[in-house]
Amino acid sequence: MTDTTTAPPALKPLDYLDVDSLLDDEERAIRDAVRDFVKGRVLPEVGDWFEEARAPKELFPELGKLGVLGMHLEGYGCAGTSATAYGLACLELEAGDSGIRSMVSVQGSLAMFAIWRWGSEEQKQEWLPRMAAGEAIGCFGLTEPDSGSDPGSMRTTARRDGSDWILNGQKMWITNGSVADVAVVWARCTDDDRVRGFVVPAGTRGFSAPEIHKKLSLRASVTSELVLDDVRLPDSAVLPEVASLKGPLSCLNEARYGIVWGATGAARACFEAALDYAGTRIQFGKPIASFQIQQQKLADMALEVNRGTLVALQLGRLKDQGRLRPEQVSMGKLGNVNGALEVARTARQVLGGNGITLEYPVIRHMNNLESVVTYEGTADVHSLVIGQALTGIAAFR
Ligand code: TGC
Ligand code: FAD
Repeated sequence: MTDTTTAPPALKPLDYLDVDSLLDDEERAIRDAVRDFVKGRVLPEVGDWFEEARAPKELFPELGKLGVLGMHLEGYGCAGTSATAYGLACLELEAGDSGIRSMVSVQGSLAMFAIWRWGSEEQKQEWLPRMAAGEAIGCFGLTEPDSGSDPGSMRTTARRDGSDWILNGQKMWITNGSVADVAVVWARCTDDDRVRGFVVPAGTRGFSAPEIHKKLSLRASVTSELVLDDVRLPDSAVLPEVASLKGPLSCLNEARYGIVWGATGAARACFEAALDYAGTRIQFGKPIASFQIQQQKLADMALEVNRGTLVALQLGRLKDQGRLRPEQVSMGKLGNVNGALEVARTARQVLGGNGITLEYPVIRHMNNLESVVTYEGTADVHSLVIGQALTGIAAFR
């Protein structure tokens, strides 16, 4: 019989369903280390970084020391943790700021993963240990001005010239572009019409990465164009193990998986701010938390944060078992980012006028999430991926 004399553990508002108890000791230790880093190194300054539109490049070696750059990859100086541990790290980083999680996602899940999965042994030896340590920064160039959701329509070309390759074209909206030491650039090869990846060191003649300014979202993150003007590369620069769109799309699966967790971190931070504010803000002689309509908002936010965390954890467990499908990642990305946006918008209202200042984290997260819902596949694209999985009918074209 159940012992009814023992009281159940107290409810934790930020972990209402006790998801913590579903983690093992190592996962909790990694989560706590990243949470401490964010508390000590990110939260005190991130409002200023956002206001000044400054990406804190100096964090890279610190993130390397923390072990989060390419942390779920094996070998080459990477930590080789579980996918679940990587997800927990993304959650804590994005509870700080989506831009900081983006730095880590692009480095580890896009640039490093592309080299790790599709690169030559020489490319791996040359780049991965330095990238894992945060001594070299990577970026990932897939999107172009006229090819966003439809990367298969890319116009950047790679032409053979003897044993060399000549790259021409333009990439757009590239995270870390202007600060990168190496760019993984995807291009269509003129001889066989196939998409291949190229490892382009930043100093290569003809390569430049002008920064995109006037962003009102992800302001603590660098976003750039990549310009490729007759960039000559040796044959050793091509990623030899893939020659199709499968190459870049496989990297997107990794980064989208991190976003499933990360968005929930941004939501948790907004919920925490709203809960705290509602308990202390007095109107009509009472804390606003005592009004039913505010309690409903708090309940909805708590539900969304917990739902998102459980979805992320299930995807993490599937990934660790080698059973995660891209279509399942799409469901996580769609649901958790939409949910986080809803939480951020609701929290912003709970904070009233204070909700529009950088003194509180909410509007920063809200604005950031407007990028997160667009990059790594828009919400529409992920709906269509799920629709295709459900019906067997592709509705992209
Ligand atoms: P489709 O004809 O379906 O497939 C072409 C080839 O790719 C394979 N494939 C995949 N492989 C691995 N993972 C996936 N998720 C895959 N989806 C498709 C497929 O098997 C095929 O392989 P092969 O060997 O037969 O050639 O391709 P499609 O052109 O019809 O595309 C479908 C669609 C719309 C889902 C895809 O184009 C897509 O996902 N579009 C969205 C583009 C996107 O998400 N871009 C993101 C750019 S990176 C970024 O935003 C970084 S943000 C910074 C940060 O993360 O913080
Ligand atoms: P479009 O594809 O033009 O979409 C415009 C609208 O049309 C959207 O609402 C979309 O959902 C809708 N739409 C498009 N196709 C369909 C369809 N078939 N059916 C229904 N609706 C459709 N890219 C990189 O390669 N590397 C990076 O590091 C990177 N970082 C980024 C950082 C930021 C801050 C941002 C904002 C973007 C970044 N991107 C990056 C680009 C990002 O992946 C694209 O913005 C995204 O894929 C959407 O492409 P697009 O902006 O061209 O929009």
